[in-house]
Amino acid sequence: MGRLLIVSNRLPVTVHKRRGHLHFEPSAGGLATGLSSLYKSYNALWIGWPGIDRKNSSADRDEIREKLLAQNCLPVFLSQREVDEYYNKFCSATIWPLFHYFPQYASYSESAWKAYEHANQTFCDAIVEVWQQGDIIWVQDFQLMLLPRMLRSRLQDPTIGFFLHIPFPSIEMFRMLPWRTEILEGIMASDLVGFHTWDYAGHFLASVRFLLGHESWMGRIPVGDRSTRVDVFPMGIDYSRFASAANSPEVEKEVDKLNESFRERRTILSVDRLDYTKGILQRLDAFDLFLDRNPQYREKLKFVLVVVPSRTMVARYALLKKQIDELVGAINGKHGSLRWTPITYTYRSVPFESLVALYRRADVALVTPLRDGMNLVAKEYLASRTDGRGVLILSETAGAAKELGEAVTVNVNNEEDLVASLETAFAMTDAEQGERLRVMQRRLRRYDVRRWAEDFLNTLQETASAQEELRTRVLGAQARRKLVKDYQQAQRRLLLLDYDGTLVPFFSRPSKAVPTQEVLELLSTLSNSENTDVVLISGRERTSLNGWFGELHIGMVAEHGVWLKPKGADDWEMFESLNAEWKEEVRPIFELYADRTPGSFVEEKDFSLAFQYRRSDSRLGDLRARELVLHLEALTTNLNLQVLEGSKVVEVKNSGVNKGRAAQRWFSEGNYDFILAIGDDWTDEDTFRALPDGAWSIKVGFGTTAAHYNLGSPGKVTTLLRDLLTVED
Ligand code: GDG
Repeated sequence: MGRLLIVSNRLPVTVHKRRGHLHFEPSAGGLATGLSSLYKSYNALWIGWPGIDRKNSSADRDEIREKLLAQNCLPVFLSQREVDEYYNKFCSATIWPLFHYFPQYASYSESAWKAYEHANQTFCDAIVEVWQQGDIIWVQDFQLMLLPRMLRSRLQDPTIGFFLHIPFPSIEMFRMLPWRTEILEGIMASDLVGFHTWDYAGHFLASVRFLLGHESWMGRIPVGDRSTRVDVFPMGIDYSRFASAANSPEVEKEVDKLNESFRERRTILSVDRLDYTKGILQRLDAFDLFLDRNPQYREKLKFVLVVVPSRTMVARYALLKKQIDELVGAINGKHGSLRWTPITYTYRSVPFESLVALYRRADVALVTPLRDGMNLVAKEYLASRTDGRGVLILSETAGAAKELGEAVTVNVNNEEDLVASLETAFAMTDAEQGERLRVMQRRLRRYDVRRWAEDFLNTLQETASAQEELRTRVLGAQARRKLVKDYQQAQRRLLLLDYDGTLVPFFSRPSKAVPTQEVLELLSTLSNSENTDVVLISGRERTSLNGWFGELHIGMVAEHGVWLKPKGADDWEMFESLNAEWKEEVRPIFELYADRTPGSFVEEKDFSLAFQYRRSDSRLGDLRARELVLHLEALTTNLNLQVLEGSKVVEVKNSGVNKGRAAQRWFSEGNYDFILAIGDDWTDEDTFRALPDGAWSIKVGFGTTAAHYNLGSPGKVTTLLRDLLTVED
């Protein structure tokens, strides 16, 4: 196995230059702490920005590189100016607010977007330089959403995983982004895309469906000749690190100090990066109201508020800091006394042992973000409570709430709810605290950060192998050469070609899928070649086929085999005698479904009815199609009809008529030594199944098929048809 290349905006090591000397320190943040304990055990290289301005570091670059490489880290050097534009503007002031449901804070600047593209390109260049065949690339988070696509265009079949640590918002938010398509396409170039919760994954799939038009099936999105898998991996913590630290002498000493200072007082703890998404102001307001309502707690409790400085260069963060300072001052002034300050406010990062001591000493952890991808603080608090006591109050809009159902969950916008949650927490018996803790701890111990990473990487490997399998089914260079050779050496050839989705892509309305000049010329040249029969086997009615292809010297099949028109014939003949009286009974049902599904319509052919819903909202369309099929199945058994489900179409027609039976007419009569059938949907499977041994069969797109090979798109089909006509020297 190759190496694991972890790519994130920041390296787990930050470089500072103080008084002419370089200092290498561990970086803060959930990802850095979570993965750094793990990446050393893989054959891994971590690629990211070392946190120092390229200009300041230019003379020291070799030293930085060498020292970081010794720690399996590869620096990507960015200038402070680039970081300002790319990180402080685009990441922090566009993506971050929008993805956390603060569209009113999001700014859209073309120059910041360009800087984002450029920074992603710089990362791409750095990776391309070190990547070797077999390496696995794992891209982290919203700073690098364009990177998977950039990498895929530069490397030969790379294996790429992408994990988003923040929420993926609902499409109503996401669609506001001017560069939404580029972002989605960037991520979609990954083999595996991971999210913390199903909600985020669902939002992503909906955006891909709505904005790119790609459907998913069981979390897989087939596009062209590859497929992207989307799945859920709730990030865990280094559980044993917190659990064992909680009982260490260093932490014990810190707890003693806290006991001395807090005495018997009960404590509420909150720890956050400075951020408006964390709900710090709302939490303080609720605490104020709690003290108003519960005077019995005066002087008997302490709120320890730890705020870690973050993004202070961004104006909104500086403003938030000011607001927190003022509100803490106001609450302490209002409720405090000479002997008692209700809120102890720390605005700095605290050392690890002090953090764990705070977790251990706190009766209540108040974790109430307005939105949070996951929130690791909640999990760390639980892991540190080896004494079996403590209550976690957790916002239902934090990703962690999906796993931690035994916490006291709150709607942060509901101040009454917040106050009530504090009352519940203080009234909770030790026995109940212990019970709730144990269940959550068991879960967190099992699915810790190591399991999270392993789970993601194993799924990525599996996905990559499936991708490989997919590639082997794709008509590759060798098989293609053989096919062309067989065609060119054959005495009598038969080409059975579907039309929609095979020779032309799908359009929102079937009438728009007019054949291109290229397709017409290809069909004409092929059909005029000696000893070659071309047959178009379509589900369309006769009129369109006649209008488009009537002048060509080809055979045609309309309505999935109801009508046949041999080469050179003037008229269509019916495959077998059919009646269409059933349409009177079935039409009202089709019309009912079409009326209830905006964007859909009923297409009527001589011997079939079709419910077309390509232009409808696909969730509604799929649901209605399923209902319609059930409705029709009950009815059609007595009427000798069959129900076909094609691509965004449900069709009813007489039983026993299908493309396969129609195709048979040709190959059972002509003495062909070369047969090639190409089609894209369910109805073409009848053709594939009916083919004699030795015939070539190709499905356009992916999914289960009786065809021997796959091709990614109609464009690839036309290229293949052109190849048939090219005689190699
Ligand atoms: C993203 C998502 C998602 C905090 N203060 C101190 C300190 N910390 C450590 C905590 C924890 C980490 O920082 C913060 O965890 P978050 O979960 O809030 O994560 P973020 O890095 O902000 O960001 C988030 C996460 O990624 C993982 O996917 O959960 O939703 O926004 O580990 O312990 N550590 C020390 N002193 C502090 O003062 N030592």
